[in-house]
Amino acid sequence: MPMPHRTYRQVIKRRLVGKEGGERRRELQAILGELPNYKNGPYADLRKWVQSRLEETRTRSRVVHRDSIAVQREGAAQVAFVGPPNAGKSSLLQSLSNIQIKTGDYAFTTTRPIPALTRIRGVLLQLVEIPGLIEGAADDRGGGRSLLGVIRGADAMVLCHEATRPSTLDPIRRELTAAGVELPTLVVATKTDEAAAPAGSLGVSVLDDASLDELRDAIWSLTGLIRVFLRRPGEADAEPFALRPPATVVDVAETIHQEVADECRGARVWGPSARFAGQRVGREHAVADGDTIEVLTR
Ligand SMILES: Nc1nc2c(ncn2[C@@H]2O[C@H](COP(=O)(O)OP(=O)(O)OP(=O)(O)O)[C@@H](O)[C@H]2O)c(=O)[nH]1
Ligand SMILES: [Mg+2]
Repeated sequence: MPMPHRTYRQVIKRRLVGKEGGERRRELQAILGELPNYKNGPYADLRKWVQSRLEETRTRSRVVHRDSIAVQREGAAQVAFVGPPNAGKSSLLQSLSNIQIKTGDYAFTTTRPIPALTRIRGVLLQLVEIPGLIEGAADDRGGGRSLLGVIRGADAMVLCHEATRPSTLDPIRRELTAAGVELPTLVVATKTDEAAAPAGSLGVSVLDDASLDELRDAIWSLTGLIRVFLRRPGEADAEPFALRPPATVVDVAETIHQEVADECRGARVWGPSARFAGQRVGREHAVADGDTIEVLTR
C-alpha cells in the first residue's frame, strides 16, 4: 500500500528543496521511477504534476544556461578576471566592489561569469570573474569556448595566480593564445600575505588595503581611459567622465547628449590641454586626462 498521495506530494516537494538544474532533474526522474503507475486517480495526477515539474526544469536549465554566460555590459569599461581555480578571483572582486560573491577553499567555486560594478577614480567600471579555465578550453572543454568568448569581448583582462604558483597561468595563457584572445593584460599575484609576489606580477592581498589601491590604479591604467570633468554652466561642481582617447570636445558633448553635440560650438577648458585657465577652444580641440570642460552651445 503506497503512502497517501497528499503525504507523497509533500514528501516530493521536500525532496526538491534547494535542488536546481541537473540535480533537480535527476531527483524528479527518481521520483517518477518510484511512483505507483496508476492510469487514473490521485496518483496519476501526481505523476502528471511531477512530469510537468520535470519539463519546467528542462526549460529553465536551458534558459539559465544561455543567460548565465552572456554578461550585460555596464560602466565605462569591462575588465575580465581570469585565472586558475582557487586563485582568489572572487575574493578580489568582492574587495573591489560591494557585491557578495561566493568564495571557497576549493576549485570551481564560481561556475559562470560574475559581473561586479566598481567605481575607480569616480568612474564606474565592470569587473567580470571568469570561472577557472581548464586545459582544452579552446576546444570547448568545460564549456570553455563560451567563456573565452566572454573574455574576448572584454576591454582588458587581469590574469590572477597565487603568489607561490605563477606556473598555473601557463596552461591558461596557452588556451587564450589558441583562442586568439589579445587584450591589454595585467598579471596579478594573489595572497601576498602568505608569500611574496614573483617578479613581473603585481602583488595583492585582500588583507592589505594599500595593495588593493595599487590594484585599482593598475586596473585604471589598463583600461586606457582618460577622465575629463564636466562643468555645467553656473555650477561649481564638475563630475568625472570617462572617454577613450583620442577624444575631442565634440566627443565630450556626445556623452551628454547627441543634441548637445550637434549644437556644440566649442568649450572652455581648464587643465592639461588648456594653454591658460578657461581657454576658449573649438569643437575639434583634443581633450586630455584631467581636463575640466564646459561645453558651449548655440
Ligand atoms: N590568505 C589569503 N587567502 C585568500 C586571499 N584571497 C583569497 N584567499 C582564499 O583563497 C581561496 C579561494 O578564493 P576565491 O576568491 O574563491 O578564488 P577563485 O579564484 O574565485 O576560485 P574559483 O571561483 O573556485 O575558481 C579562499 O579560501 C579565499 O579565502 C588572500 O589575499 N589571502
Ligand atoms: Mg570564484
